[in-house]
Amino acid sequence: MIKIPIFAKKFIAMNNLFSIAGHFLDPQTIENIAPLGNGLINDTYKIVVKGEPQPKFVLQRINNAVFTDVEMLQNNIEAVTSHIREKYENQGVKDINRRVLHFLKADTGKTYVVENEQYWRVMDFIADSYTYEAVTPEYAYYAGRSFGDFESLLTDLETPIGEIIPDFHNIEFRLKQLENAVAEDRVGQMREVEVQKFVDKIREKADEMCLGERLYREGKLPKRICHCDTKVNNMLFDKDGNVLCVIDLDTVMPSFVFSDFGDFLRSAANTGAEDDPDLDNIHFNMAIFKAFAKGYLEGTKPFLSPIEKENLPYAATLFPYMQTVRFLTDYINGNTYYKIKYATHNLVRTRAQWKLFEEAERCVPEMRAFLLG
Ligand code: GN1
Ligand code: MG
Repeated sequence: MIKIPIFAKKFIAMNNLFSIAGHFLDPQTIENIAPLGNGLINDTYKIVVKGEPQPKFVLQRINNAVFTDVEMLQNNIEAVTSHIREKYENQGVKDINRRVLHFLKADTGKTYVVENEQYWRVMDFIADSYTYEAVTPEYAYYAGRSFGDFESLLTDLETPIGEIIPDFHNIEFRLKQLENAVAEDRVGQMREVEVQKFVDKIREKADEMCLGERLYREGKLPKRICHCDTKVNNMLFDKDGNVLCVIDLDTVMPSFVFSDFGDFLRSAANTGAEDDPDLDNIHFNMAIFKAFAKGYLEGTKPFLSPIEKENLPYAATLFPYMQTVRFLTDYINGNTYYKIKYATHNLVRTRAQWKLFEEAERCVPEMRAFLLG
């Protein structure tokens, strides 16, 4: 395969955005297409149509290096969104188009098109909606309730959901990837003392952190349909702070409930940024934990088992730990997975996630007391 420099790729894409969107919409109606959001995986744009002040649609290039089976990806999303839509209709929920994502069919009859080996899809833009990088306890409570409800709504989904990224949140697998990266040392990062230090610290905690996979093997822990990317910025709120819907459904797949609980807190309970260069900014915010956990327990009440509930504090530590492993692995591999803004970005992210892991660990007794009284 010919390697196209990143800037050239962007240029080709920008040039073609109108024609790609034209597979889903009448191209004559499109006013402009501009970048949207800050995901680390896909490229996202908003589409403004003529005569409308607000964007009408979202155009997204699916990163098919990450999501290699786009057909499965779109089938999963279709199954989940239509199941939720149907339930909302039965419950008489108002404004359903603002409460669940809707994907447009292209002229191919599918919800995606392929052009120059790039995969694209279009969904409705939900107007007057907001995403946040940080939330108040009040918003965290609603988010907990919503992610809990989301899992509850999917407990009776009959269409099988494929494991779109196999072993996505399997920490044993992530640790193996790290060990492979260390052994291979493709770009010589293992010369850095700090990198070795993180590898050692990660190894020390590895057994403890693999608890979920052990419980699963012992048949004590189920997998459920989870969102698996419950970062705080994957939830839309209206202007009054009410949750509208959960977005970014690419990673919906069978997983432990720990995924959704732990990953939300990884971003929302962090008093700093995911890639904060100043570690003093990073603490684990227990007010957010408590509010989120309260909402989550309410939402998952119909199905959550005692072993799942008991281990929610473990989940809150597992996700910063797993993200440390993933960022460090990518750094050692020469930054092939996550988008980076500067050469050491993944190392800075590693430091920040490790700090968050340590902070979360210190809060475990308080988390336990809150959840289990
Ligand atoms: C990725 O693209 P984004 O930002 O929604 C990643 C998550 C990570 C996250 C770290 C498919 O999500 O698993 O937790 O970055 N998604 C994938 O910010 O790997
Ligand atoms: Mg996202």
